[in-house]
Amino acid sequence: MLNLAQEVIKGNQRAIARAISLVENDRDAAQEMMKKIFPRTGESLVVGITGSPGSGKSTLVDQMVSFLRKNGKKIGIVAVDPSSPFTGGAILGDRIRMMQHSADPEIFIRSMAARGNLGGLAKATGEAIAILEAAGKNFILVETVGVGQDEVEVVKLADIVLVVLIPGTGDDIQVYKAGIMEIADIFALNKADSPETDKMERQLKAMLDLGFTGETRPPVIRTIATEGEGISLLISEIHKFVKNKGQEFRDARKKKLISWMLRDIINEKIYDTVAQNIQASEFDSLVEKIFKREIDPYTVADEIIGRLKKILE
Ligand SMILES: Nc1nc2c(ncn2[C@@H]2O[C@H](COP(=O)(O)OP(=O)(O)OP(=O)(O)O)[C@@H](O)[C@H]2O)c(=O)[nH]1
Ligand SMILES: [Mg+2]
Repeated sequence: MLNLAQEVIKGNQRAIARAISLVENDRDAAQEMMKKIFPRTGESLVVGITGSPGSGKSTLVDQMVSFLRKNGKKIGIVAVDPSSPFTGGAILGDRIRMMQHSADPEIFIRSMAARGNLGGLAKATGEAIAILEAAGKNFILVETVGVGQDEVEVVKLADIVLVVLIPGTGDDIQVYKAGIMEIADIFALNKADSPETDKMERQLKAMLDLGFTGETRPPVIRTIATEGEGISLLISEIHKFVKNKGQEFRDARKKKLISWMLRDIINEKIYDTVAQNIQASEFDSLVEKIFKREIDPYTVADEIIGRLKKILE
């Protein structure tokens, strides 16, 4: 275990897999490893990819990976499925298998399922990204299904967000849904082999014109992921976006992630400390008292936190 951080830093695929499992399963045990790798994190470009189920995200990711590999990038792929307390693992497994790159040692592919806890998912995803960065991946693609506001949260971990839309499926709803308008930096209009593509592109651009002015409107790139069409344009738009927005913008996104991560670690540590200082039996009897309306939960919470303050004094 002591060498896990070193092995991760060397880019050892099995170590990366173990490290990610560790942060998913036992954050306390992962702490030493995370501390060691932390100085080596924060340098990659993290691209979040979201869109309705079946819109072609994985196919697009696959094509992007082929393109980026030709340019010598080392790539990490994280497929997250926030809506999967029941189905997650298996379905994600299928999605991942669709990808042709799993044998390439410079590419690491990982699926992460939520098991009903979005906060935990986002957190583990953030740490998985850090592990991949420490392992030398300089391009990280995070695929998530955008079906609701919560799912969209995960993509906020990214430096740049790509929203995948497809023609002819209740277009306006797609865009408005899940706050997608606010999070998209670039739109990929995939399945552009559909005859509905022109109409969808017009509608989308008209809608974007209402929300954005001038150059700030996110670009709309047509793609046919199955054919690899539009991929080089998409990648060059990603690079253009990063270049135009500049270092300050990227730093601001990374700082947002850090502040969110720090808050989360503090919350968890405080909670753990409180939990360690209250016996399960006492907790149950407090629940009983609250149930009988002998006391209210706010008073109980204040009292328990009061004990913690005393410990810290
Ligand atoms: N005609 C056409 N089909 C496409 C295109 N891109 C993807 N597909 C097909 O659409 C289906 C879904 O593609 P995926 O890449 O699995 O879509 P996804 O968004 O990753 O799906 P989930 O992860 O399950 O939400 C597959 O059968 C693809 O072959 C495209 O540009 N044109
Ligand atoms: Mg997919």
